[in-house]
Amino acid sequence: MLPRTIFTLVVLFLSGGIIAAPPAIPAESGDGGASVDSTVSERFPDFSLPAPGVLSFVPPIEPAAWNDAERAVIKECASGASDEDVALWRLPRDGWVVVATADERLCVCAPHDGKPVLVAMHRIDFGGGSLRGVAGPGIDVGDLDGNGTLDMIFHWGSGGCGLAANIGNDTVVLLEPATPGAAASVRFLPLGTHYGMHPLDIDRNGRIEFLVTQFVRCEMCTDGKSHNFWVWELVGIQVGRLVDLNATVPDFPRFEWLSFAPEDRWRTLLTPAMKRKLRGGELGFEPYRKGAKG
Ligand SMILES: [Ca+2]
Ligand SMILES: [Ca+2]
Repeated sequence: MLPRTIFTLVVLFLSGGIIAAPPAIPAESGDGGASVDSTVSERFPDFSLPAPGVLSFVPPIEPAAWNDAERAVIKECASGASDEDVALWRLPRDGWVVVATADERLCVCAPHDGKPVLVAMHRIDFGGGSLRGVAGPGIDVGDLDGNGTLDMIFHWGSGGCGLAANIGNDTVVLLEPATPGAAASVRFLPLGTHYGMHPLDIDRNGRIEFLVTQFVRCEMCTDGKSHNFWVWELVGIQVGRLVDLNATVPDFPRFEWLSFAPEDRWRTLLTPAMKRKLRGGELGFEPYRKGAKG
């Protein structure tokens, strides 16, 4: 689902020191890709990835294959956009069509009388990225919230270089097809900007969780030196909203020292108070509520 360049482990020079590569991003499941991602199994052997086939990559459709109905919804989403300014995907179930435009619109269309009809539009921010190219958007589909309907993850990269090349964005999009008496509905749940996102099913219950990587720099750690850290955060879906799952897992959010030596990875260089300060405003999601629906 993510640009191939982001999968590549890189060596980065930052602030005068050499730091290890950022964690690899999830392997593309279902698209036949050969990417093998061992990041989660290496760092979090107790966590489970989604079952094979639960998430699948959806390639965009080339403009030459767009039909008249699809061109009509493109016009409705972004009138005047040229073919080069539009990417279009047909989701593999239920007739959903998704359109992204160079002027940063994400339009989701549900089927009605055999044609796609624009249901919802969401503003996105490509940052330094663009619609085309290696940092361009990609879609993975699967039933993310476990309610039986197809949902999707919309990802795009920052288009930067160096450490910034790993910055990405994901928006979880929950889809509900029309039923007798109820119109189709779409719910956009932005996961925000991060340095990597791994879909998981940590409790093997069919609902997807998200392991999100952030980056922080501590100017004076407990050893008196400055160090860089990845911060691993855990996010889930509850009652149609993203929730902070960190409190449900021991020692989360987890701070990983950026060191070449694997034995250094989880070395304690930060006090709990220092971690709280470095994490700042957190992810901004409400905490998971035990016992609540979903
Ligand atoms: Ca669903
Ligand atoms: Ca789960």
